[in-house]
Amino acid sequence: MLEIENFIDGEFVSAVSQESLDDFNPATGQKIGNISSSDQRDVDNAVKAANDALAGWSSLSLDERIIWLEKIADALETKKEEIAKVESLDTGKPISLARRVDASRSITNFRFFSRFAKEQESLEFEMTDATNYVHRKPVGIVGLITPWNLPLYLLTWKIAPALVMGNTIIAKPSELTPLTANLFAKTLQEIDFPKGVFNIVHGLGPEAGQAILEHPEIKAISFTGGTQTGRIVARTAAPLFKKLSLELGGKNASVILDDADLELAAKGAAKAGFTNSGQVCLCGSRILIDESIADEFTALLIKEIESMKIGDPQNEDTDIGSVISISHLEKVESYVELALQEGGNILTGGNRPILDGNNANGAFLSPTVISGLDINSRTATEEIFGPVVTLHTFKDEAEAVEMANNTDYGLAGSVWTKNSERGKEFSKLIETGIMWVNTWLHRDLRTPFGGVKNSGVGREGGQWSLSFFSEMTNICVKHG
Ligand code: TXE
Repeated sequence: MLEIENFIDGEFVSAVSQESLDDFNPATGQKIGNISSSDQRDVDNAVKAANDALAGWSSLSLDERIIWLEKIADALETKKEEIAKVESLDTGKPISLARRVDASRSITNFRFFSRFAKEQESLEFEMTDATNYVHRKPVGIVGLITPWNLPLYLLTWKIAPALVMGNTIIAKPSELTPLTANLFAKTLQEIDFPKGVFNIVHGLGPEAGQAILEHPEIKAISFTGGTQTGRIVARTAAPLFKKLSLELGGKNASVILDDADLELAAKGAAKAGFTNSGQVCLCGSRILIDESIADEFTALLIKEIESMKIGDPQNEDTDIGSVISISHLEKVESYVELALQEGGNILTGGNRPILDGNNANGAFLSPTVISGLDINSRTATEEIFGPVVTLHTFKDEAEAVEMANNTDYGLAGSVWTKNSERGKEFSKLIETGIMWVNTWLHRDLRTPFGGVKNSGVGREGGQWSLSFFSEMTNICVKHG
């Protein structure tokens, strides 16, 4: 049984309450660990450590901090396989996906921000009689609150820019997936990373998370998670004038135009719909298809989806693992029920697969495709966050745009067409933060990442992350 303790001032410590939460492997239903259940007292202790460490860390030169980022990346590199195994165990995602996406991106996040910060040029604005120098300073102590779908990937996406800009950190990983954050803290200990610069407070959102939001000495909150929780985060942090970055949910469309390469589009839409069992905020959970190619495309899509192998996440050839928990499975299944009530037809999936041995009681759902639903139905407008996609047809581009925008969310989307220019022009009409043309989840970490409408506020990535994790002082020096 793993004991997951808080990491404060460079040491592992149990929660002041001495209480713990259970951590489960969702693919087997077995308990795998005890997690410290923290409250405001633990957050106070972490803030004290982060405060004590702030002067030392922020006074290092940028180059010195960059060297630390590279050291962290090197140390994580030696643990790449362990990260993938632990992430797969905690989330139920396939080991191959955990290796390819979670472990590798967690390392890349440090490599990217160390290189990107080094390339930044100083910002200066020349006037006829004066020069303006923009001086960047750290914000101070920052709070990072992250979800369970891509645990270390999303946490390190925030840690790396926060560290390189000279901040100290209080992190709260999801209580459902604390293992890789714990492994990360152990890694920092092994490389003698300065104590108190990075701290973890484990526990429930309304307790440990809320205490982070409310703490007056935590000056910025970077949050990724559900839209409902995002509302609480905004409501709590905004009156305290904290810097706020909110990366929330999505109900993204994959749009298949009449001139799409149908084989490519079917593979792409299946990947966009079912990667990580549909539990990525960028997943394309609504597939919009030009009616003239709908039959041919749908047959290719179903063939692609039915070829995906569902089963033990630890098997190398598994494509689809479990979802995050039995209670989340039940929520996803309730949407399949709802879809039937709303007049939908299940084209494939919709049931729990029969699996052997340890996985017999895991939180698995076969990849599910539902057609025949109104674009305004609840199934087609609410975020399900599971292996369920809905299909809808349109008669022309104008209707496709209207359908794609028919959601309270606005995070991402993809459009499939042989004409790149057409894809680009179509993309401009979509109310969203990110569009892909003939691809999905193709990321250049320099680009702005984030959503509009109920999908969030602010952008992460490249210069947007560096700006979020810094304050700027403009120094105007009169000539002569
Ligand atoms: O997320 P939560 P949950 C969506 C998805 C999912 C739903 C709920 O639809 O079904 O959100 O998932 C912490 N103060 N996404 O319940 O609750 C919490 O402990 C401070 C989309 O897991 O938003 C965790 O660390 N913190 C998403 C983090 O917030 C609080 C990814 C996210 O948890 C808090 C995951 C509070 N009052 C779910 N309450 C995406 N966009 O990637 C909770 N937390």
